This record gives sequence, structure tokens and C-alpha cells, in this order.
Amino acid sequence: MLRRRRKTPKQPHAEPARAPSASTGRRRARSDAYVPPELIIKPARHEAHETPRHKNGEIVLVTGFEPFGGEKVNPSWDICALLGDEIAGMRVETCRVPCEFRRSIAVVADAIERLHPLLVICIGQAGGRARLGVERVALNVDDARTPDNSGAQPVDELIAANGPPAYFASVPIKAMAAAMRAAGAPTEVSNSAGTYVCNHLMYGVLHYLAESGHRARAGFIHVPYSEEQVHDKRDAPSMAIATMVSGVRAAIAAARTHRHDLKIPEGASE
Ligand code: PCA
Repeated sequence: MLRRRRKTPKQPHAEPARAPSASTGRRRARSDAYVPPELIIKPARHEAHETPRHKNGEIVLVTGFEPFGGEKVNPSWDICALLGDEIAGMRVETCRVPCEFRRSIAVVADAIERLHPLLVICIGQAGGRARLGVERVALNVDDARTPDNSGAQPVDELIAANGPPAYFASVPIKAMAAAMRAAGAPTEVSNSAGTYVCNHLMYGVLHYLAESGHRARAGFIHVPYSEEQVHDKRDAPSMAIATMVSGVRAAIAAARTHRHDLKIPEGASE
């Protein structure tokens, strides 16, 4: 958790806070590092949530979205249904999320309260992408080009009025991407989850976890169109559902086993 800056900083030049540690899922900063006031997270409200183990063993909560944008299916949910009961010793619990800005976070927060998962992995569709994308960052903004499934179309609205401008995923994104590729699923690290419902949910879950004191680590994976979705689309890339399932299973296992992320280059120049 970020600590408040000393009243009188030791150093004359303020420094930005360091990126969060993917290894622990908690933001850390040197005690003398400058932390902008809007980035200071309030202390945990519910100390009871500090116990990460569920009485039924460790749980990974995996979420997928309902169809949106005129599609009949959303592979993010189809993947959830095919993950099986157990990954890397964790029980798999799934949750279907409405493609609605207003309700999406509440539905996943309810599942977190019920299940006390060790990991939360949200999945969404990014039609047009050719690879699975492990998202690095979620922005504190909604900017919808089209209405969501409830008709809402927020433009340039903050997700959390007092929240930080962005959250980094608290899972080891590089280790996950490497494991996904090793499992045969073309994968990249993505530096933008967009500004639609998926970014909203990723930001909302990370903010909820930070504010509530749950120790779960959380991340987001975007998936391409499935093969059945591109029959009526010219030149749109697609991926077999079975490949996506292998990739997501490998990602979850890597997130469970890697406390520290791999330091391998995956950056983009634009
Ligand atoms: N993809 C959308 C929202 C729901 C989904 O599956 C997005 O990328 O924002």
C-alpha cells in the first residue's frame, strides 16, 4: 500500500511513485518517494479480508462477459465454461458479467466477497486483435464509442472520482504471456485495455481490491474473435476457442506460481 509522503521530504526533488510490484500485488513506494495525493489509497477497511485462504482451498475467480455489439456469443464467457474445475491447485469459480458500465464492477465485487479468491482473472473480447492480450494497465476513464448493453454511453467520465489515474495489473503479466505462448497460444502484453467496459471492469476490480483490503491479485486478458464469429467478417483475425482455453489456463497457472514477474522485453514503441 502507498504510504504517505513525509511532511518534509528529505530530497529537494520530488520523484514519481514507482510502478507497483507485480510480485506482491500491493503498491509499494519508498517511504521518502513523492506520492501525488490522488494516488494515496485509504487504509483497508475490512481487516477480516486479510485472510487469503478460503475454507475450501484457494480459489481463482475467472470472469467473462455476455455478448455485446450485435454478436451472438462472447468467447470470453465460452472460455470460462471450458476451463475445468481446477488449475494449479486452485478451484476455478466463474462469473458471467453484464456488458454494462454500471453493473459490471458490482457483479464481480459480489463474487469476490462471496469467494475470497486468491486470484481474479477477468476476460473480455477485443474483436480485431490477432492475439491474446495480457493487459498491463487500466485507466480511470470511460469513453464509449457505442452504448453498452443497458444503453449507457459515458464520454470522458472518471470511473472513480477519487481514484488514481490508472492501476497496473497486480499479476505477473510477462510470466503469464510467456506461459501462454509456451502453451501454443499467440499472446502479447497489451498497453491499453481501451476505454470501454473491459477497461472499466479492470480498473474497478483493482480499485475495489485496493480499497477493500482483499489480498487477491487481479489481471485482465483480452481475446480475439472466435472462428465462428468471423464467418460474416472479411479479413478479421480469429482464434480457436481451444487455443484460447489453453492460453488462459497457462496464464492462470503462471500467475499462481510466479511471485515475481519475468524481466523480459515486451514493450511497444507506439
Ligand atoms: N469486450 C468489451 C466489453 C465486453 C467485452 O467482452 C471491451 O473490450 O471493452
